Amino acid sequence: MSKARKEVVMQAFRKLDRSGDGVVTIEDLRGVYNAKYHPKYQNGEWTEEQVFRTFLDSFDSPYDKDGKVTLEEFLNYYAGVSASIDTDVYFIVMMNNAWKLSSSEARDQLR
Ligand SMILES: [Ca+2]
Repeated sequence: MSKARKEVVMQAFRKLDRSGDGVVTIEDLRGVYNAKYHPKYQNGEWTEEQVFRTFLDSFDSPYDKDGKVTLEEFLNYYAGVSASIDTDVYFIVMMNNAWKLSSSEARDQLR
């Protein structure tokens, strides 16, 4: 990934890692991510924990699904996404929309 792409991925990671310890866990997600809107939570199939865990699993390394996502795993996940996106601008807009990063952060990335 280009430097600009890595920067925006790192911003999203810092936003998710509320405890600031460099690992995203279920605890970090509480208050950032509302599990109650998930359809499987709404129909009673999953608990809140399961919604969070499934969300974390999507970023976790396939070889080490422990419910803890490191910056390296997060970057690896987005390296995969990034490969299918041609321009930095589009990637950055996509990340800003997905993670609701502030517009001033977004502008810094496009400079
Ligand atoms: Ca954390």
